[in-house]
Amino acid sequence: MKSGDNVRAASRAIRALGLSVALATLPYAAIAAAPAPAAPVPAIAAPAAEASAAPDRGATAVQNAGNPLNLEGPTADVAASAAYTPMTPTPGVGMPVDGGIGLQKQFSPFGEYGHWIHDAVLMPLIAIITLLVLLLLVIVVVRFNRRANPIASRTSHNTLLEVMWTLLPVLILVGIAVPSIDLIAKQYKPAPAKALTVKITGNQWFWTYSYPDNGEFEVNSYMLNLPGQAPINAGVREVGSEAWDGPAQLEVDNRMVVPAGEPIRLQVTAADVIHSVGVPSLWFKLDAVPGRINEKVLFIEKPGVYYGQCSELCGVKHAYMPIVIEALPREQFNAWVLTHSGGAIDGQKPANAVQAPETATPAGAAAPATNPTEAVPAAPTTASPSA
Ligand SMILES: [Cu+2]
Repeated sequence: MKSGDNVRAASRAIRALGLSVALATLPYAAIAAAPAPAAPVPAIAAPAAEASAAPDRGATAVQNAGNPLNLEGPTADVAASAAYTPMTPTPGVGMPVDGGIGLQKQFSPFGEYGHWIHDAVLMPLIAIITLLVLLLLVIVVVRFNRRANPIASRTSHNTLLEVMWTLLPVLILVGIAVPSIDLIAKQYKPAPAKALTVKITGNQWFWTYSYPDNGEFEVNSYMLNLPGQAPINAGVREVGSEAWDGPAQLEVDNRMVVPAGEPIRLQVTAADVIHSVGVPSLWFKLDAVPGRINEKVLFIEKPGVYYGQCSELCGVKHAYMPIVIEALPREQFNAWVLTHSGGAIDGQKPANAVQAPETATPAGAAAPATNPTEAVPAAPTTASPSA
């Protein structure tokens, strides 16, 4: 008798295991079946692929040769195309909307992937689990109340149920972990070597954007003051005083301008206390920690203005240090760079720039390089070309 019970219990456990596996693999089936990921998932590879092709400094230089923005000297077109005007944001795009409860529309491959995980994996699982628990509660209330079921069962073990309620949650968690860890791993892959670097420094209470690849100029970014209210940042204009101003408490005097459609190496640090850079529509939030650099690749798919805020309590004006990223086509970004004194495209100096200090190298130091054969022995493999 006893052994018969055991055999039945074991076979029920095996069936339960099969059922659990089938249920828990649902997310994978969804991943395989859903049409959405087909676009975002391979798109993740885009930054790396474009990295090797697009931002090639040499190629850019060649492009610039035929470009009026190039250092060939000004032409009639230069003034027209080089005149940079801040972009007017599209209402509701790259910014929060009134009454919005979902995630903001995404403008980066990682953002689309993350948004897909939220919509196609997490929300269905949450809905199924919630409905299942609700169903079980209703069954218990209806079938096992004192009137309907006066003599309670005294069962204390049920192998089938115990196997199921242990295995099923484990498999659900594994199902969620697979795309999540995949996204995390991709997000923190180092930027390609040729990516444009932008350094973001958090200060109490404004941001500084540095462009080491573009002549090392820096831009300080302060929130615009609110009309009719005491100024938050002395000397800064009021929001709405220019045609391109975005929402109050999100718009700034100087935006962080970057090129769209190419990988950007963001390096984030802080000068005083811990801040955090976060832009919801670009799917990133990185702590800005004094004495330390946090890095990630940012790839913005299309030109636009994207708003975010400091996401770490950093003092009394924490709420007044928004982040505004303006992504522009490459030529317009170059034009913006050249509006800054010392601004340079891909390490080259503009034609009207003062010659860099490298010409001031002492004659003695420069002399060995004038003889190429002298320089060769430095490489160990060719250490004795003359011997
Ligand atoms: Cu802050």
